[in-house]
Amino acid sequence: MHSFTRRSFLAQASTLPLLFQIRAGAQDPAVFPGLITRMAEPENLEFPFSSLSTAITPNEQFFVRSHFAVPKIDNEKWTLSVEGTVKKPLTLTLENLKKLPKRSMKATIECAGNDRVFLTPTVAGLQWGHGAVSNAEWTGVSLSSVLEAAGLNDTAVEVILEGADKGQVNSDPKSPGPISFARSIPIAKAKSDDVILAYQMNGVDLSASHGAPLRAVVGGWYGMASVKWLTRLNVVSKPFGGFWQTLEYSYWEQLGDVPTLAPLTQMQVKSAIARPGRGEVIPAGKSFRIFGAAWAGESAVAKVEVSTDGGKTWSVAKLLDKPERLTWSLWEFTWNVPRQAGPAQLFVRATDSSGHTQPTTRDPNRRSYMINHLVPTDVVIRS
Ligand SMILES: Nc1nc2c(c(=O)[nH]1)N[C@H]1C(S)=C(S)[C@@H](COP(=O)(O)O)O[C@H]1N2
Ligand SMILES: [Mo]
Repeated sequence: MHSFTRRSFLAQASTLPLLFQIRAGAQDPAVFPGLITRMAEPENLEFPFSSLSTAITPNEQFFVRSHFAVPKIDNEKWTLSVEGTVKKPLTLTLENLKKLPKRSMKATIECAGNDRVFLTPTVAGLQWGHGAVSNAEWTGVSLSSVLEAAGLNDTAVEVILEGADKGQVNSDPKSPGPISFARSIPIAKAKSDDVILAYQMNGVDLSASHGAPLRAVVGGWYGMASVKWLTRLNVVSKPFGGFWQTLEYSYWEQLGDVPTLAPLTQMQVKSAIARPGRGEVIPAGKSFRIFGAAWAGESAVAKVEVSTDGGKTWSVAKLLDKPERLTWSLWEFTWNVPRQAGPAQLFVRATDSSGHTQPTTRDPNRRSYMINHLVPTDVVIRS
């Protein structure tokens, strides 16, 4: 465990009363229990959310979501091509990219299927719990500076971010041969400061699982937009109809009274409880630190509330990090646990700075994605 992580963990812990420090000690990231395997090949690994302890997720704890095998890339031979409706197509090496202005950005990446296991009835797809989400500081170059170097034509509407990984889609309709993982973003988002092409994650070069040598990080959007193993930026003059934004990673939106399938974009306001975990036994008549994270995509978190009585009453939780766009904040709430033994149901809900609060019920038009309705954490109080 590198010292950076430990220091920020201790800084947080030292503001808490001694009793909680002892409890927090049990959550020391040094005893991280390892990622949960949701699929071995391709690699799909979940962060065990109950081990959350620092706002920055250490690299080895960051969840992994991959549709295909990790592509074999030789960094020396790797290039990024910038093409399509641009004035000057480019072929950039890693060295070329590193000469452009370097910047860092903290951003939470949440898979659109995070918390899918809580949907009833069960839906197809990886059965993620709370941990298909993590937070890192990404370093690289702004997508906008690369686009500026190529010069966009006036007809440009989107940029397709394309990865080096590919495979055959066998579900109906079958793909016409192997296709690359690719996803487009509109020009306005592409030009904003929210998107970086990252070669580092938390101060070290990207690992193969997280997209080495270069990945996009589309801050505030669900994870599918943050294309790993980036090899091509294809600027197009009409909206892209790729597999991962039409058949997958889309939801039913109402166009007046006409339902239309729209690509998933921004992460919805959300919060989750790390501790206690589901089924955790809590000592009666004492205080207990309820703890977790909250995020709001392109918005900032404005408020986090906790209920310890199944959603009847709510109390404001304390934010441990100053809320910012794109990156999550940890929060805590001290629960004065009743003396009475028995079951208890906890909830957390967040509200963003534009006034959106997490919904209490699931909207089926979201298909198997964008899961931000309230889910209970059932615990047991024992004397
Ligand atoms: N090239 C490529 N990029 C990809 C994917 C992929 O399968 N291939 N998966 C996407 C999805 S669905 C998510 S949630 C994020 C996960 O990023 P991570 O594995 O670094 O956590 O990567 C995105 N970028
Ligand atoms: Mo995802």
